Amino acid sequence: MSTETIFSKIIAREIPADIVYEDDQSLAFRDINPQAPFHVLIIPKTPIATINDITPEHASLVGHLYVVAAKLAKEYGFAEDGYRVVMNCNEHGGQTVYHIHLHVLAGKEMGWPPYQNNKKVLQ
Ligand code: DGP
Repeated sequence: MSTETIFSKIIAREIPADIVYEDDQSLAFRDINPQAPFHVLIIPKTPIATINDITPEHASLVGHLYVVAAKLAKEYGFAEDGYRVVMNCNEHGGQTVYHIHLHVLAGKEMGWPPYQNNKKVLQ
């Protein structure tokens, strides 16, 4: 299966994105369809399709995505108010781009649980 996604093209600068942070392992850019006043995606530069594909060798890289989330929270001033960090997996998780990414959402109070009116629950 190809690991090429729209996010590979953003990493390669083949398509534009509003990039807010970059280092040798990761890239963070604003979501094209923001669900909060601040909505950024943090991705590893190494493509990993889903959470199911994360192996022990990726532990440091995946942990690094959270280090970047904490850094952005401080930098953009929402660390104290709070925020949400989400990674969706496959269809039921709502994943649409198969290159793992942390959603960092901030700037408003968010509801929990996310699908209060959804009658389907895991048994
Ligand atoms: P998910 O549903 O968890 O796979 O989230 C994918 C997110 O990626 C979704 O919130 C919209 C965003 N997205 C998709 N295509 C692009 C793009 O070309 N540019 C940017 N900046 N975001 C994108």
